Amino acid sequence: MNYKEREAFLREKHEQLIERKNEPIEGNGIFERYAYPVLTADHAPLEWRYDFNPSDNPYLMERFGIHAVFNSGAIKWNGLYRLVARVEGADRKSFFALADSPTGTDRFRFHPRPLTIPEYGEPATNVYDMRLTAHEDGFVYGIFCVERKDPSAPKNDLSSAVACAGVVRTKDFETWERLPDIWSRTQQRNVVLHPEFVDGKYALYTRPQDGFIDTGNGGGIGWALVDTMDGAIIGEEIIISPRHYHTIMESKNGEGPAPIKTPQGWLHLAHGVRNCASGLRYVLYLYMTALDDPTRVIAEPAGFFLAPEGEEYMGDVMNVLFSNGWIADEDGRVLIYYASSDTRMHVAVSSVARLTDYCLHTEPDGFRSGLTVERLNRLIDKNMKQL
Ligand code: M1P
Repeated sequence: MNYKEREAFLREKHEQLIERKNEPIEGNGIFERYAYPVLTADHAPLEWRYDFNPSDNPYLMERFGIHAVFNSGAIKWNGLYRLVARVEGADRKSFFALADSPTGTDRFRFHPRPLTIPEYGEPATNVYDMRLTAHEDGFVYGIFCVERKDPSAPKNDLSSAVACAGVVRTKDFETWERLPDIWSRTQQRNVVLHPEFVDGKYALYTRPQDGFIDTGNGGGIGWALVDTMDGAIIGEEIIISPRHYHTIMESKNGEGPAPIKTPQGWLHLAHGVRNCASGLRYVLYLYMTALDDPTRVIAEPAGFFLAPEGEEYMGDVMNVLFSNGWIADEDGRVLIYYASSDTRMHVAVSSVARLTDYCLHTEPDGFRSGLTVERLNRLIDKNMKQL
């Protein structure tokens, strides 16, 4: 192909990908997965990847590698479904970029430029996994992970890092105000802002961890009240969704997107991690907390809600589903945006009615095989009576 033919080919293929119609796949009654990923590295604008000046780039080769698009925050904004995607370049650095869709299940198109987020303190080596919260104070907050090299690591250790939570806020998605990173005694990832004030304070879901990867003594998903988001200090933390031996969240867990307020309670999506011979396995689970006390768990079905399937197992970091974005639509639908294997974004659709039914009518974990068999027999007995 000559230059012009190749440019036309690239543009046509890109447009076909973005305009591709997505279809739901009949599932387990709790949600429907959609057939195609909604956002991938190939969705990145061609202007991010190629230099279209024929004299500077006569072979029309990629000049900037986009490696993956995953872990995206989500919000409905001016009638559009908006993702704040984690885009990872070939250089392993992540950055954020907005992508909008008129349907929420297909036709996601990136804005022409990535977000330029002001730095705070020592510039971060890497930023990722933004959770969006439309707070009752009138701002949309984005809380994300800020990673810097561990200054106390020995000279030959080029892996140790320190993670904390960075904060930005906006009212229009054009101007982003960077607030101080959240101060915490421990490292933090997966920090999420609750959408309402609690006892006149901002409330944060936290994930205290001893090290960058290991949560160590960090017992699970925590909760902390802070006076302000402009210099938030995490003081006392209580654990509201603890880790348990021999469960899907034995190694660690973390809050997903901000919870959805439903008539029956706050609906939460989170990830649970366990270790196995092939490495860490990340799955998604749901739980609910009381409206009058968001720290009190009122339902937590046993096991996972969504786990890797088919091509979702494969990617840069295998066997991982991760979610930090969902949208509760005006019509009651819930669009659950999840990433597979740190590589691409998918959507599954359910509703507030179905997800709360799942939480409130699926039995909790008994933590041993004997009780799992009892739980199964109760269901079989019930079905026998139907015959
Ligand atoms: O690689 C899987 C995930 O690992 C981390 O998750 P956690 O904070 O629970 O350890 C994050 O780096 C996340 O981005 C990534 O998807």
